[in-house]
Amino acid sequence: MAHIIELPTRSDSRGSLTVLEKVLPFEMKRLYWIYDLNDEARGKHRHKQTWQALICLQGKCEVVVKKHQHEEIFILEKPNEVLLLEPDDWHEMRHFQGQPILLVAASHFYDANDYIKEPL
Ligand code: T46
Repeated sequence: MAHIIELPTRSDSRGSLTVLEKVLPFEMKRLYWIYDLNDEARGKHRHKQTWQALICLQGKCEVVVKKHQHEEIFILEKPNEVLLLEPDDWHEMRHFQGQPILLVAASHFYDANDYIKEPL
């Protein structure tokens, strides 16, 4: 099931630096980011093969995750937290605040056939 991983961060008088290494259970093949968001929810699908890791670099958003009649809501608002989604974690991103920038690392190249609209 989806879960949040707290990433190691080095903070000093100059600011903070967060590292993403050795924590993802997949080899990253693709990076994309989502921004300029409005009130419309996004996502609302799961994947056949693709694992994903979501980081909200700026702002705040909710991610609803559904699987086997179980639903969990994750709040992403810290740039040192990554939400790991398994392929069959149906997810919806919504309630965007503070001009979010959502960075997504994916295990596979983009393939429209990898998407499934219905939750498992
Ligand atoms: C997901 C959530 C978190 C591409 O051409 N290449 C890509 O790598 C992606 C991700 C999308 N696209 C195209 C497909 C659509 O024509 O970009 C357009 C918008 O994509 P979509 O409507 O799927 O965007 P979201 O925000 O609903 O979903 C995206 C990812 O597609 C999806 O895999 O899990 O973010």
